[in-house]
Amino acid sequence: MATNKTFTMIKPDAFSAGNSGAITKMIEEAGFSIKAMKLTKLTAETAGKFYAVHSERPFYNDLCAYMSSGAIIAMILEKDNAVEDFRKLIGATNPADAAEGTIRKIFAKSIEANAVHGSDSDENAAIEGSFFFSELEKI
Ligand code: RTP
Ligand code: MG
Repeated sequence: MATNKTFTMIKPDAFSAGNSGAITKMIEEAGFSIKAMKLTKLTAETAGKFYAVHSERPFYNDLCAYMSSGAIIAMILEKDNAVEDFRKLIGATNPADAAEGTIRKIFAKSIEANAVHGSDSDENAAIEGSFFFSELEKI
């Protein structure tokens, strides 16, 4: 059975461009409730751990450098069918392929600097939420 939680990050390009408020508004207007939220900055090492699943991919080193290049906002979100609905809201990885009205279509700068992260499964949503938040930090 699908859980009702997903995990997201507002990535360094979107945070530094001042788009965090507009993106958070789109997320809330799409029906997601914020259950945890944190402003933080990854190191290349912590970004590497978070994206360890991509360690064999050619873009891995660039991705770790990019994700540690500035502040990010991490959030746990709740909604029915959260993982799938959030992936629809953010759009395709490459903003050139993202549907009109999606967060990446509106805010992403490139396939790498693509504004937001969204978990790809219920299992990963739980793992990623726990990577950033203790039980005390979740409502
Ligand atoms: P995310 O995990 O961040 O939500 O993104 P995603 O599922 O849509 O894409 P994924 O394949 O998991 O890739 C993770 C992130 O790596 C960067 N990327 N760069 N240069 C490239 O070809 C390339 N491909 C992916 C993006 O930041 C992507 O979101
Ligand atoms: Mg992914």
